[in-house]
Amino acid sequence: MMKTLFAAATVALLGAPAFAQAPTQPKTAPVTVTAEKFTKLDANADGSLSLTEVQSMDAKTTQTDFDKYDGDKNKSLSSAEFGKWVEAKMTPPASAPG
Ligand SMILES: [Ca+2]
Ligand SMILES: [Ca+2]
Repeated sequence: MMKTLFAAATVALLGAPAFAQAPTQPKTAPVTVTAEKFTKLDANADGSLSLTEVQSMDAKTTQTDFDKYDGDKNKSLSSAEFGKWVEAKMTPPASAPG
């Protein structure tokens, strides 16, 4: 009786690793979407976005807005700076009027 139970337990243990090796896929990060957008907006393909290029996405963008995200003040947004921009635009304001 006990021998049978032991055998069954051994089989269960040997079978376990097959289930433990299921690969875990990381969730797709929104970073990819940002990179695609960046490339599309970069009209002159110089690897950075000017105010005019950003305005082609969001016409309401002002120089002041732009400067806020232009961390190194080189009058253009790098992909990292643009990433922050997109993050801010995609996050709804805490207190939306209306
Ligand atoms: Ca550009
Ligand atoms: Ca910059």
